[in-house]
Amino acid sequence: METKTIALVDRPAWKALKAHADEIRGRHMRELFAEDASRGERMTAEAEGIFLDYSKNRVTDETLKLLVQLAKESGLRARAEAMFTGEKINITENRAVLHVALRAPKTEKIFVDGEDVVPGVHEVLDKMAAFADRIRSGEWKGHTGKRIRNVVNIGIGGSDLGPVMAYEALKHYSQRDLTFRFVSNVDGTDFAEAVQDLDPEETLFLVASKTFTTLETMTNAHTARDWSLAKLKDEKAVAKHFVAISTNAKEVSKFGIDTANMFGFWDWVGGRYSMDSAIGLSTMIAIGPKQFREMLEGFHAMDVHFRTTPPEKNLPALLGLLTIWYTEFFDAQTQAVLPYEQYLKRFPAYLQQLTMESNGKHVTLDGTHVDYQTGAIYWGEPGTNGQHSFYQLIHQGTRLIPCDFIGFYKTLNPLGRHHDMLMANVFAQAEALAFGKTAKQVKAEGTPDWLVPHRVFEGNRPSNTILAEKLTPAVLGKLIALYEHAVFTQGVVWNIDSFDQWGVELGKVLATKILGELESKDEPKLEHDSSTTSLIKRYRKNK
Ligand code: G6Q
Repeated sequence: METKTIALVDRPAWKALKAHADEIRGRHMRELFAEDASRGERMTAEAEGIFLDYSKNRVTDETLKLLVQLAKESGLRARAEAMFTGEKINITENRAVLHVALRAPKTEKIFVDGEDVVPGVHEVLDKMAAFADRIRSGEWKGHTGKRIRNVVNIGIGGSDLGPVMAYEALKHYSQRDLTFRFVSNVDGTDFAEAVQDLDPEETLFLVASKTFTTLETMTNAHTARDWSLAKLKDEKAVAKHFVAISTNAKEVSKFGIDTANMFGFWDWVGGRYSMDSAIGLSTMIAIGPKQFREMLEGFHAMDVHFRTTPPEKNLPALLGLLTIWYTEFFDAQTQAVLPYEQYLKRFPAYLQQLTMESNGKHVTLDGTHVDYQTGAIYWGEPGTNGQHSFYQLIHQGTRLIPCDFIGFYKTLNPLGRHHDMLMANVFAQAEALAFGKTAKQVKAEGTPDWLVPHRVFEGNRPSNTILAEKLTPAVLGKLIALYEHAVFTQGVVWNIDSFDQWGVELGKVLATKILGELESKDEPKLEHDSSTTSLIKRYRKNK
């Protein structure tokens, strides 16, 4: 049944879920597990080496059935096909959404406006590979003949968060005699600190900007140019020390970068979905073309799984639907992502953009204001650090915070008992959240009566446990695609455009006017509200 035009709250599955949620709210996971000894084995799914245990959720088989029905009534399958086949599903920008083409094998054909985009993708990948090899081998020399030792990526948002996250995640596989830095903030401190111990003769800047007009990135790129030329003293040096990653050849030339040193991508790649495009050049230089391609294969494997697997066994669909369940029917505001893997320390920050920029929308595709919640707030920190800070609120606070625990069977750095200890914490946390500790148990431990309520853990706090063998480039690709498609699933059910970002566009223009007012020599005529006006005046007086 294709009912995607029916408003979400009028879909039969939605109504059924609403009534069903009233029953489930009164049930404890202790009972659900007690009633079904096989629950922990049954409520799992595995694909492409990624294992998902979703049994510690406040769901029954009926819940799952209804969520799957909701996905179907929302037209998930058809919408996914529309994405994979290059339809312009980003309707407010009239663009196709084809990050999946960035990792499509050469043999695939994907058409946008009658043109197969796959050959172009591989052409850019080959050009990136040739360049990355020249940097890695030392063949590419700086202006004064020294080899490049430092690579600085300048970009922001989608042109920064993915590259930083991937570099940190795959550091184990990186060429260690190269130093990588990432500059994003327009705060001069970011640039100053990133280059303070670097030698311009050995430093290559990757200016990563889809539009090549973003204020922060262009400001940092010009500062980098000045910093380089202050030592290299020759405009020609720019050709050896700057490359551009962009869709905007005109602006790239204007900046003074030869378009021969430009790596392109396309308007059908959204910023937050671009880390596997040329925007990932820093990643490719760090880990080499072969491992970069392994990462792409990982992405692709998860793409195929998402595209072809029915929702009940589909990892991204399940993750997406569970977040909808808690967001809509349990008033959950946030979703914690807790990787027990130090290399994934920037993964939550990356996911924040992916999820919140995609699904932080207040109108449906036809412009009607939604009458339900959208976009959960994603956040997190790597374990075990979070346990010693904010987990307290997850265990005993008054809010429901569904958690995704991510762990690996094997560590990349085997050191004594560390890994078993780390993983013991994953399992213990998820167990404690689900089952808690009753007053009876606390009393039996000899706790005085007055202290008992403070030491009770209600439990019934949901989590997913996601496991994989070890963090490789391919597994990273799979994990990212897992969340990309979970976000897609949510967007389809909520019937919103997950691929535009008007809020970000607003930010891009707002500051420009005030900047003129902060810098003008003459007293500017201020036409803001009284708060903004007096803040500007105060700043002008004290700067
Ligand atoms: C991502 C957003 C945004 C964007 C940055 C950088 O989806 O659109 O985060 O990536 O604003 O934009 P440029 O790459 O054009 O500099």
